[in-house]
Amino acid sequence: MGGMTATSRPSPAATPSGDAARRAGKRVLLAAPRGYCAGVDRAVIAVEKALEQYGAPIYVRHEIVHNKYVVKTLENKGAIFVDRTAEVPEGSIVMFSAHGVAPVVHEEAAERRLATIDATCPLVTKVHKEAVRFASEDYDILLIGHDGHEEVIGTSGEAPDHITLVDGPEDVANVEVRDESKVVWLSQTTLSVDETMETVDALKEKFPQLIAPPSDDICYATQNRQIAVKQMGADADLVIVVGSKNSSNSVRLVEVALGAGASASHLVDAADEIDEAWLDGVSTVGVTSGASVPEVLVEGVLEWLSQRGFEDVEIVKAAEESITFSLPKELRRDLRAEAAALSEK
Ligand code: 0JX
Ligand code: SF4
Repeated sequence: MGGMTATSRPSPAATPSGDAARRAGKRVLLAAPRGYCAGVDRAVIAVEKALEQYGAPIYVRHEIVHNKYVVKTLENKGAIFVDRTAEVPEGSIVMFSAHGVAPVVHEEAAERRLATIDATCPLVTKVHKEAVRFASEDYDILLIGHDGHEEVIGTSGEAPDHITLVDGPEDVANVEVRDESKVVWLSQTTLSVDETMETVDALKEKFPQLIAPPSDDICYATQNRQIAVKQMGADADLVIVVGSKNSSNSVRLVEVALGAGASASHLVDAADEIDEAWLDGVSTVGVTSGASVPEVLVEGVLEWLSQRGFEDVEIVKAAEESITFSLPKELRRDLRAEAAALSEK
């Protein structure tokens, strides 16, 4: 675990009011890691590369990641986001989002003769594979996750007859299984670690023979961003989380900040959503961002704070991240073929 390290960031020359602010103890705690995870980076680059490789439009089923700015930026480059495969014209290219899709979606795409590029995060695919394996062994699978979330819909679709959704500890009372000696829990990748463990404890109480997934389903990025926010929470009067409202992992960061002792925490898409009144009586502001959030939006928030005297920024470092994922295989194949064709010319 890392501690706090001071950092300086480009800021306008110190003004008398800036100096006064520093004396008043105004500071920012900036979480690390924050922002893009490996799965989001891969998915966003996949859309950009597909646009370059095949030309616009590229259809994307569901928001490629749950971030307004990312979606708008890709739309401006020629991506068309749709809710259902049926909206994609026959014979076009469709990409599936980082959150994953149910097998039936692949079938629908094949029926419409669509060329597919699957940008499902490999860590979501891992959970799909666990679901398929436990279902093939006839386990009842208790999938902890948020009802209606795209990832949960995709994972549930792998084994609808074996999966029961458990949406938080309060849902446990309603859960029934066929055989209490053959029950496993799995989870959505972007949940609160602590709340999930509460749910698991309640499930274990009800089903003592419940078994756990072979490895963590809540991914490394979700966990690291929560650890960093916990480290800053107790010291922060206010924690600003940058992220969109439909981003599960971003919403969880607000909850974790409050749980860790922050006096207040708010989710904003960008600096223009910050309310000046939130700064009343505040001297320490924590800043972080969800896994689907580009750094430019955090920079905008830091700039906004700096203009109000919050110029000193300390990094609260919880972990190093170096994981990367290669592009979806369909795209790699076509990029390779094009490179080979060019080298033969
Ligand atoms: O709503 P989520 O946190 O699952 O998705 P978002 O914000 O797009 O984050 C990145 C994609 C995560 C997939 O597991
Ligand atoms: Fe993959 Fe985790 Fe990022 Fe989701 S949050 S895309 S599971 S790395």
